[in-house]
Amino acid sequence: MTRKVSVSEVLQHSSPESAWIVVDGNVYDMTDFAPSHPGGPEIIHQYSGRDASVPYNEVHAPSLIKSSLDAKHHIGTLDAATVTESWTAANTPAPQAKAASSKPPLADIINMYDFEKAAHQSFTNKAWAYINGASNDSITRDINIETLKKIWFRPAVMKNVSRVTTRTSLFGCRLDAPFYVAPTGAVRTAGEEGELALARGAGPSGIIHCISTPASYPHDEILQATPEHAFFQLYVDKDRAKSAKLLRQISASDKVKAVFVTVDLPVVSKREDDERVKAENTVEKQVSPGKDQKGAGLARQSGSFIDPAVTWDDIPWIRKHTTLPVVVKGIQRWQDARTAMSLGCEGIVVSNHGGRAADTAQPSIITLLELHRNCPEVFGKMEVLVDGGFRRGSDIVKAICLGASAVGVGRPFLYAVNYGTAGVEHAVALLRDEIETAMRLCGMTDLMEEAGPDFLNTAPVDHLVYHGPHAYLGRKP
Ligand code: FMN
Repeated sequence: MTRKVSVSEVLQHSSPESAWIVVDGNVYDMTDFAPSHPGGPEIIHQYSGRDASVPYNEVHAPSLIKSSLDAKHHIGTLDAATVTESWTAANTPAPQAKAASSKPPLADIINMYDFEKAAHQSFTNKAWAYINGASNDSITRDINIETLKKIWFRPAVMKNVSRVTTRTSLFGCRLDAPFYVAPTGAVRTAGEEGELALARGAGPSGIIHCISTPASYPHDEILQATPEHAFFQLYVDKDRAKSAKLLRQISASDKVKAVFVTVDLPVVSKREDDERVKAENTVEKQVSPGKDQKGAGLARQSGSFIDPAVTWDDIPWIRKHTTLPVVVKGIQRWQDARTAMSLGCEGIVVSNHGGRAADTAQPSIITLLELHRNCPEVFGKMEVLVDGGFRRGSDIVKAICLGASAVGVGRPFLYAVNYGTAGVEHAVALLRDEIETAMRLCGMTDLMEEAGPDFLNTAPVDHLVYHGPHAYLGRKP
């Protein structure tokens, strides 16, 4: 029988040496777990001796805490009769400025920017800051989008475009169109269904969801909700044994078809939007007043387990624990693309993490052009994927013309989760329709067969493509 725990007993465990928290009426001993919490121990210590239900549920699925802890750490249920007004007051976060209901009906959403506007209107400040936010001045987040707009189409006319196909395959999975849901952590921030909406919406719509390491639902629950196939994104944990175990677990599922190892975020960057929202929250700001705010925001909370010591030498280590195709996510220069190829990786994702890694890193589409200039051979030897700033089907067509096998779409799918599974299905349908329309207007019938650089005029951005170090710097390429 579960024992009843009084508030005064919970309060006796409000230090890192003995850290109990209450979530949804259950009392958990987090002392042993806190140091390995993917979001870092600080957030648990901040809520020790308190009811953490509100911040917990904003980010995690109800089942995650039980599946992450041994049963012995579930102390019992909170004795409601012992709850005092002062304890409740100390647990109450500042009211969020925005109501969650003020969003237009799904039928009014006609493109990815509409999903973004609806999210801006209806998300809490904390959710908006986490999802829309990027590093420092968000230069790279925005320039990813702007640069795609500067590449022109060169449509061919008088083609019979009454029938078009966007079909392709990637790592043995059939895709009805060459895009996938880029891996994003803590998706429950965007809507209660979180990753389950991505899993349920992507597959039946003919695309694939890449599950993130710091997901808000347990990975096996997401896989259960996945009708057919998924990719899995790995952040290598400082505790390598954990990553090895995770790799073995996900490789055991016949649904997972590739592992994307993310390498562009050895440390979580400075996310100022997150930090500002955190500063508004009364419960969280009471703690560690003199501490550097770099540790403050949701993004930083969910990334402190990442091992900054990962190098190319770790690719064989990853292979030891999985036989799945290995895709290196976060390539931002041609030399690294070539290294991934020479190590036998099955793919790369040209990505700057949607501007959430190094701010002022070059736009992803420019990196793709850089690969063509400096190491065109990589396109034939491995799958070259790209993400960052893709908001229109026509943007996706441009990347395919430049040799990408498929395109990852990040934030738009998080904004679609605001509408649950139906939102995700709607987002896929809109993007597919835009791709097909762009193909017809440009004179293509089979996207993967016919798309090529001849359909594009990249002149407006060609001067941005890296030429090699300036002679006066006297360095070798
Ligand atoms: N990339 C990862 O490899 N792992 C993650 O856990 C992860 N979490 C993210 C969380 C959010 C809220 C966002 C916006 C991005 C995240 N990314 C993550 C980066 C995406 O996979 C992708 O590279 C980026 O979103 C693409 O840019 P876009 O948002 O402009 O489409």
